[in-house]
Amino acid sequence: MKVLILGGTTEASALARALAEREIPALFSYAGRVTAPKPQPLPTRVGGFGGVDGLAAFLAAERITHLVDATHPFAERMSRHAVAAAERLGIALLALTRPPWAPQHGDGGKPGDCGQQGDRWQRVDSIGAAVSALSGPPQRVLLAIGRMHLAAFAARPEHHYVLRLVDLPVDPPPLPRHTLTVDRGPFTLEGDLALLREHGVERLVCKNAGGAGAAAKLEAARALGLPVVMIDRPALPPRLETHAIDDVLEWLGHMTDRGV
Ligand code: 3Y8
Ligand code: NAP
Repeated sequence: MKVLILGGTTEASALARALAEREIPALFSYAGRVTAPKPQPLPTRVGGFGGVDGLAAFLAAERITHLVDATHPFAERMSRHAVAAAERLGIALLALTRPPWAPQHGDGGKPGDCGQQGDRWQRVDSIGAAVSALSGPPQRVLLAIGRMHLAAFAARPEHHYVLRLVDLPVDPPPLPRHTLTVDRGPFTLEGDLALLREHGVERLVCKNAGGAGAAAKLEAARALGLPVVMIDRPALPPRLETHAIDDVLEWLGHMTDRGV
């Protein structure tokens, strides 16, 4: 057996730890999107494969028997390539992902009471739709969507954008009014409450990433009664999926020690 983990998420890192602890032969893969990706306890490669053909050639050359797609729900191209390459080579594929976030309904508390009121989400189906949703008077908007899609918001230059990026960008973002913060998650409620308060954020834009690593901003928005523009996930091709590390280990034929 030899496993390839397509990584870049909290779940991928947790799985890498589990495989390393069990000395299951495995490789870890990053796209190379950030300057210093988190070190992993597995041999790690960084960079694209070169499309489906490149991925298939890599899987064959490395004699991978099990492919785990533990990329982010918005890493649509990688996930599509994983399905195509696994099918072409007849290699087992399992996606380790996380359920989407769902809006929480309030318990009737007064607005402004911490955590007393429900979420104020406006769901949209794309980055473009999120830009359109920002019509109306100028606001201070937290764009917690990373670096790759910032340019789309130049269509709404009237807002002041608070940006949170993993790395300092080489060129300044094409947004005339913005405040840039550099930070990588997983984030905390305390930290995200402080961020929203410090920058006077009036609205959030984020992707429905799911998981715990980026959920703090939603809890903070709920506590402060702020509206959220929530970008739904892209559709992915059908594939075997799980949300649990134990399921991956069982799929690999390594029963977990079911301690009490
Ligand atoms: C390079 C590798 C771990 C994984 C940690 C998770 C949690 C923290 C929250 C916000 C949202 C955002 C962004 C985010 C989170 C985790 C996870 C997650 C969101 C690293 C990492 C890589 C990336 C790539 C990066 C993207 C960007 C997206 C920032 C490592 C830190 C916004 C997604 O500058 C860039 O080009 C950044 C690109 C893709 C989305 C974008 O469009 O900009 N992730 N993030 C991976 C690679 O090279 O293959 O160093 O850990 C991983 C993590 N980022 O093991 O603890 O599991 O999701 N990542 C989003 O959710 O919208 C931040 O600010 O509130
Ligand atoms: P994407 O748009 O689906 O993929 C674009 C290209 O990047 C892929 O075709 C592939 O290049 C390469 N790639 C992506 N993930 C890779 C991996 N793990 N290992 C090797 N190559 C990879 O992906 P993305 O949205 O840019 O995400 C890139 C990385 O950041 C992934 O690891 C993902 O898990 C992580 N991430 C993304 C987000 C997000 O919001 N998109 C959030 C958190 C973490 P080739 O075609 O050349 O093979």
